[in-house]
Amino acid sequence: MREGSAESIQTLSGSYLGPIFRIGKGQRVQVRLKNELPDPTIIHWHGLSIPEEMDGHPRYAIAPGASYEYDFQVINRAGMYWFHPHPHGLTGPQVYYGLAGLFIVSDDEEASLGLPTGEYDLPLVIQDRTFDSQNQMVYLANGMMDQMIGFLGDTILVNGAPDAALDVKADAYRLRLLNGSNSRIYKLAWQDGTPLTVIATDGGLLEAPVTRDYITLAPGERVELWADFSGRTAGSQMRLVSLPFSGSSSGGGMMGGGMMGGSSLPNGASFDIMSLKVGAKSAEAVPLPTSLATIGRHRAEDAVNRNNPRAFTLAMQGMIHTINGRLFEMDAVARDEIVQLGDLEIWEFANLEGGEGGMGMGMMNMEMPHPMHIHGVQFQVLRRQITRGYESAYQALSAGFVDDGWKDTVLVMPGEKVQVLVRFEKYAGTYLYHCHNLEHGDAGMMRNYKIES
Ligand SMILES: [Cu+2]
Repeated sequence: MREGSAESIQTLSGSYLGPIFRIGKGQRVQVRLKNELPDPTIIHWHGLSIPEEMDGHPRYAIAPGASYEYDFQVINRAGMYWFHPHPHGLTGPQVYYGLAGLFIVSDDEEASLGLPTGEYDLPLVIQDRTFDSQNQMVYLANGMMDQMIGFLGDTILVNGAPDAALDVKADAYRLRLLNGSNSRIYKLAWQDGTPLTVIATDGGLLEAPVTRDYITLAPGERVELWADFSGRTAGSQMRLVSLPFSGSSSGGGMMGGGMMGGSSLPNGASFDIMSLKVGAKSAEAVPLPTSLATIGRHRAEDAVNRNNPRAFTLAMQGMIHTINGRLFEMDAVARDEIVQLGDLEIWEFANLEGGEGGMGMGMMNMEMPHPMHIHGVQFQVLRRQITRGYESAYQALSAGFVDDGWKDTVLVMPGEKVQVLVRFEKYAGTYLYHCHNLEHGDAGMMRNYKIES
């Protein structure tokens, strides 16, 4: 960053993560990316609506030693966005080895609510890693199988630290969670069963708080919690955990890990994420607002393709996860991947893995959830529909979906069809949509779509 207030860049001390940007809506951001890696790289600003040459498409990747100038205005509403590399085939390892950071946007509507700020506003990046005996990160030790499932580490980190423990006051906090993991899905809960109060998702505040017994957070997704410790006694401890879930809806189906994966902590295992030790009360009690923000609701009947949703089939072909039978090609845009600037559309992601679309894998036919991310937009989830026979894996996680607000990444479970309403509002250009299981994306589960003006 060239100039600006000192508060606009925060570092997480002792962490490998990138800095936290804190930016007001409407501000202009100028950043120089200097590539000191031995490989190409480029940065994607996940969730932001910015021109395509700012969005970090892999065709803009720069060579080692080169620089890239970012210069864009932040037009998104308040919310927690993030940034990470996006060179094709290398996103997984580059994020894994530490290239990711948060991009927090504030605006007047949010400021008027008096939500917890300063030390009471805690960004928490959840990731999993595997370390060798020399304490060095190990990536994809199991080769092809890890690649098909996605990387699953055996150590859970929060803001880069294992066994995360935090001292909190007996007051209200805003906990901003990012699942920055390559492929792990978390089933977040408080250890004592206290319901979680959600105030925001990927694209910022909800209209009103909602509660969940647990929250399903897939790679790339964010959720913000209102956590009020004021009723807790000093010295008590809260733990944020990931509850166990099982994924298999048929004998061969594995939701990553299990007997096929190499991780000793498969997807769906149960573990602690962090502990919070409650101290004394210090601040004035901050009440949870009953209403949070205005969300302009898209209506399905206004979509230009309301009778014919744009369909994306996720399926396994050979050893690779595909979208409509295709893999990523740097410059290719198929006819059915072109949309018009300004249009509101229904996009439907249908996860047919393990079903009619999953061919030729025999007992290796994996049924995997896919967190689908669309660049350059925020969308609203319109409908979820689960195919008969796939209910058990679905119901292990579905009560934890928070579809009430703006999203840029949505988890599509095996056998599920998810419809989203998306308007291509601001910029024409070629953007990406892809699976945010980073190993799936790197293997080609990614495509261009083009917004024509
Ligand atoms: Cu995937």
